[in-house]
Amino acid sequence: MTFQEPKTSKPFLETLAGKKQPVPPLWLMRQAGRYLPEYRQVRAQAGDFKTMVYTPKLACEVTLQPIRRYGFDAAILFSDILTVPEAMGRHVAFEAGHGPQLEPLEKLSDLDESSTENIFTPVYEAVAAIKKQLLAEGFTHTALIGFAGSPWTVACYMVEGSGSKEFSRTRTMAWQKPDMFAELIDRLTAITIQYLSKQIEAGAECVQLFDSWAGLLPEPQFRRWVIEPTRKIVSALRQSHPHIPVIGFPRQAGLFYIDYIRETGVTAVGLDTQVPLTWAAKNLQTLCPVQGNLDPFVLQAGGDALLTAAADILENLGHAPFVFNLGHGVNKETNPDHVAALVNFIRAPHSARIVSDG
Ligand code: 1CP
Repeated sequence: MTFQEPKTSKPFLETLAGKKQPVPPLWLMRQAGRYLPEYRQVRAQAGDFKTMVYTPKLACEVTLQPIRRYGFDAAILFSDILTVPEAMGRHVAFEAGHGPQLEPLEKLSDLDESSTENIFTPVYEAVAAIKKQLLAEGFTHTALIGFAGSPWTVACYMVEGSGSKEFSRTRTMAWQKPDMFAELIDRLTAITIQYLSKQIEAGAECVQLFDSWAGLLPEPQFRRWVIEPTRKIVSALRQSHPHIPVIGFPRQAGLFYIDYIRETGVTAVGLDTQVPLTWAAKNLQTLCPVQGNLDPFVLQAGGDALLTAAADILENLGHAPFVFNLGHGVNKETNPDHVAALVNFIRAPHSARIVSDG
């Protein structure tokens, strides 16, 4: 990189470094997406989702859209967790209305990692372009987040071949063919380390590991397929990039959140919508900064319900290092004005609360 980074402090990164901010930094999972008319316009021009992901200019444009509209404290690379299966030779189709479709993986000899870097190169170029564009547009306080799916969650899509409620094929394979499954997880772990390292080298200032399906596993398997690979990824990144925070999001991990934090060494955790606030403040926020966990459906609903739910989160988690976010991604039916109301409320919590209390 040739451009000089200004030495401004970024509230999001300060928080992850353990310094509570007077107003918590805020970003939303899936903040770039179909709820925004400007996103739908770019998507219509691009023709399909993959073209957006693999065209750095388009990925950069849609990443910046929610930053321009709302001034979030972090921008997240526009991409998808399923670039990794593609980099392992598995074709992924994103069909409108059906979500991602892959050919279910049955044997490891069907993986082909010979073109990994060809697949990833435009993603790294997008990261560099976003970093540059944020500065060009004066967003000097906005941090850039890179991401990947966790090995377990990516394996779920590779083995199942699509999204699913149960991921029964994957969960059966993990019990029935543990050696094969272990090798799949190991290969995913290695490629994820490489992928995130290069996103960091291209300009990502933080990385998040999305483990959307962590909550499906019982104890021994949670340790083997979620905690262990995450621990390896965190420790490899700590070695190569010691100052880059790693946020883990083990969705619906319940009581396992505690061991997940202790044993993986993540810098911070994202809380899903179900994590009770008082429990999180007492048992998790004493271990590391936390991020979350507004229900995307109350954001969709808007009005007083939204402000009351946001106030509750601030009251419980706002006394220690905390990043405001949702407990899962923004729903595509969300009115963009509700997001604006949320941002205003978080940034002026006191006055907004008086209004909402009538
Ligand atoms: O039609 C469209 O425009 C495509 C919808 C879409 C979008 C906007 C998909 C397909 N992926 C994305 C972007 C995306 N995916 C981001 C962008 C950054 C952001 O603004 O947050 C991120 C971080 C992801 C991560 C992702 N993809 C996850 C983990 C988080 C989560 O939601 O649990 C998962 C599970 C996926 C898989 C995926 N990709 C797309 C869909 C619809 C899905 C879910 C499929 C399913 O399980 O049903």
